[in-house]
Amino acid sequence: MSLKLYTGGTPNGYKIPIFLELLKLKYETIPVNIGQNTQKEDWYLKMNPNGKIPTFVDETTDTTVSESAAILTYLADKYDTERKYSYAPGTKEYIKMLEVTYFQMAGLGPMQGQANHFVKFAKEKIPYAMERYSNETKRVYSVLDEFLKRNKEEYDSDFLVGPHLSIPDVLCIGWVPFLSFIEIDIKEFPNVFKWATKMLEIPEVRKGFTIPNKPFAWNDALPPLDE
Ligand SMILES: N[C@@H](CCC(=O)N[C@@H](CS)C(=O)NCC(=O)O)C(=O)O
Repeated sequence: MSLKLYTGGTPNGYKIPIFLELLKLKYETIPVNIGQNTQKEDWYLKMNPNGKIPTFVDETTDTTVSESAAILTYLADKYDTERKYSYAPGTKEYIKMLEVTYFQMAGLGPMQGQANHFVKFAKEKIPYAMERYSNETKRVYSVLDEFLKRNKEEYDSDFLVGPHLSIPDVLCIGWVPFLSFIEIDIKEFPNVFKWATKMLEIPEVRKGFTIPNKPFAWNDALPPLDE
């Protein structure tokens, strides 16, 4: 198959299968076991010098791309020509899409990732770091809540940017079911809770969360993956 996705069952890893499913593309998944550090092996580093999942290869255009937001942008520009799940450059929604995309990539993801590390995975429990990243995670989710509120006011939309689902919704939803893993209650953020529930009722989003395998944690307040 000419589209190849290298990924694993993690918040960043699920973003790409979710988008590929929404775009109804056929692709091959190559599971990468980050527990065994497969992402640091030479063959993988040749594709992605950052040594992290996900990485995407499109053999039809000889393109290898890493960084989840860059992958979704590539997919949108190449395969979402009707702009069903993205917005075209030059529109007001495109700029907003960039704003929330960068917020996810530089704010929400890194803060929640560090919170996961210090609260759950670090061998040494460091109260300052645990508190700092948990508090920052809560703060960025209150910002996400505000993005949703403002977009609802402007477009009467249930999504993050403009009238329909787009790249930032996919980038953010990858992380949301893992909030409970660090004992943060999603219901503290009512707009996020409502939006995430709606996102997780979409069959393609649910399917994406099973590729290459189901998540290591899930928020019980959200629709379960198995019914
Ligand atoms: N900014 C990157 C982050 C990717 C990332 O942090 N991936 C994690 C899994 S969620 C990973 O590969 N961790 C293993 C490692 O750091 O070696 C993206 O959005 O693609």
